[in-house]
Parts: sequence; C-alpha cells; structure tokens
Amino acid sequence: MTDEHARPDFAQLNGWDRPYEVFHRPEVPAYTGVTLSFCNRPLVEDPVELARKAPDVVIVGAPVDEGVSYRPGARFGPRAIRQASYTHGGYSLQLDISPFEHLSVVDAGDANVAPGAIDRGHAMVFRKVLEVARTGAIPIVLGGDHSITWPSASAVAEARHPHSVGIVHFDAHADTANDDWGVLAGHGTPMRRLIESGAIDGRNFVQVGLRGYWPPPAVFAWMKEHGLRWHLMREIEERGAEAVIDDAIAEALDGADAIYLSIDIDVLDPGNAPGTGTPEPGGMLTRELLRAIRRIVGKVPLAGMDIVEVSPPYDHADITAAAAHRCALEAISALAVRKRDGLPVRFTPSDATPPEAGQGVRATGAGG
Ligand SMILES: [Mn+2]
Repeated sequence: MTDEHARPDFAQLNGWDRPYEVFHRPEVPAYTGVTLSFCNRPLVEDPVELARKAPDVVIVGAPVDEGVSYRPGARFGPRAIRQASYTHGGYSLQLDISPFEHLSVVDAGDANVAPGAIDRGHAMVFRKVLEVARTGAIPIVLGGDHSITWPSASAVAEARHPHSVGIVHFDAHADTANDDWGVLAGHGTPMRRLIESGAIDGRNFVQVGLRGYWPPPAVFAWMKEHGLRWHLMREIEERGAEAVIDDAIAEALDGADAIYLSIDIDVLDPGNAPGTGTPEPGGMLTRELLRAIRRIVGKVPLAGMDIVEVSPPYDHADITAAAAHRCALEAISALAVRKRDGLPVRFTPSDATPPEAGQGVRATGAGG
C-alpha cells in the first residue's frame, strides 16, 4: 500500500537516476554550453591570460556590420559561425590530422563593439587583434562585414613590423574603392585603406574570384598603378581553381614574409553561400575554396586570417555559416600539419609588450 503523502521520487520512477557519464568541455556536444566558443576551445578573453598561455591560434569575433552597402546582418556572423558545426574538429579526413592535438587554439571572444559606432568598432577590432598578434599567435577573425579587414590586417602588420605582410584576398569584389557614397570606412574600401596607410604593399596583394559589376575600370586602374594582382572568376572558369591558386601562391610568396588571408564568403556562388550581404552569382564552389585554403596555408606562412560577410538572417539551413566555420577549421588543420612537420607557426614578436590587465592595447587612445 502506497503512502499518498510520501515525497515522490520521479528520478527513480522514470529511470533518471542512472549513473550517466558526465562530460566536460571540450567534449560536450557542440551546441551546448553557456559560453559558445569556436570548436569548444577554451574561452580566454583576458589579454594577460592570453599572453601567458601563448597559443598558436586565437579566434576573435568582429561583429561589426555598419559598413555594408546592401543587405545588413553580418554582426550576427561570429555567433552563427561559432555554432554552425556538428563537430568540434577532432580529426580531419582531408589532411589526416587531429588538429587540436598538435595546435593550441583558444577563442578570445568578440571585440568590444557597440551598434551604430563604426569608428569605435574598428578601433576595438584593431585593439583586440593587436592584443592577439602581439602574443605571437595567429588571429583568425570572424566578421562582421569586410570593413573589419582594415583594422584587423593593420593590427597584424603592426605586430609583425618590420617583417612584411601580404594579403591573399578571396572575394567577388575588389573592395579597393576610395569611398562608398562618401564613406571612407565602408566594406567596399578596406583594401585601399590598407594600401594607402602603408600597412600592406600593393605589390603584396593578390585577389581571387572577382566578378560581377563592381568596381568600375577607374578602380582597376588604381589597383594596377599600385601593383595589385588579381584573378577574375573568368580565369578560374577557363583554367580551373587549381592552376589559379598555384599562381596566387607563387605571387603571395613574391615579396611578403607572411600572408594575411582574407575570405569574403561572397567569393562562393550564392548557391553555396546564400547568407551574405552582396551576393554575386557565378562564384566558386565551397570545395574549391576549402581546398584553396588548405593549399595556401600549407605552403605560405600565415600571419592572420579573417572570414567575413556571413549574414545569418539571409542564410538557409546554416549553409553559409557552416562554410565559414570550415574555412577557419581547414586553416587550423593545415597549420597543425605545418607544426607537426616542424615548420614555424607562431611568430616571435621583436618588441612585444604585454598589455596591462583589463586594458585594451593603446587604451589611452581616443576610443569611444
Ligand atoms: Mn569583400
């Protein structure tokens, strides 16, 4: 006879009291966890702790989209990219390596941006990426619109100075305009700002995947004048991605000590990446881009990387965010192969000064 006043034991009643194994980070499922980090890597937001840990690669979110010229939404990119994976990258079939067994990778969280303040956003992206790059780690920056490449690549170039940094830039668009409707810091202008400011030499700039109806010939004339090299999508159609990437690798190694890889996800065909701000039909296949990243990172010293223009509100079934996630993970796996094979991955900064606790780099500047 049951006592109707006894406390019920639903665990025992329903079998919820079984001795289940408890999992800890990073082994928990990729979609769980209060703080979402890339591939469930340790979240290390404090710059002093970051410098102490001295990881090989640091993920940084740059959720800025005030620079877009068409469809907004890339501010949601870092969060969407971090979560767009069923796996946290245990083993790469394509490269036959378990990347995180060779490479130390942490997630430093997002730059301290605020909505409606693009100048402040760029300053904060610069400070965050500089904090990372000054530790000797390779920053992999998740955008954000493409305007963040200006502060991000500037930070990498500053940290690596006097060594030179070149850029390999995958994009449907050249992003070398002087201004977007009078705006100097839009997502159509970052590459010109980088060259004009001296952060990157135009001769060390290689672009792949350009197509469509922008920019106009005058901008290409400026690019030619400054020594930029570019490969139209037409060239990939005629010669194949493999041959064009071979040329891009040779050009990237011609003059620069290390390469910053900038991936605008709109280099992919919109069928492969619908979730982006300025889709341009007729682009690369995801598999071509991922192979290109593995090959470039395998052959060229990497100084930094960004993956930008993922706009989750326009995405379908996470197609675009998943492709962007893999852009980062394929680079990480290729870096792991380099490290396993005894090639340098980290950089030894000549004049690295660890930032004070709780302070951004150059926190005395005129930030907002
Ligand atoms: Mn772009």
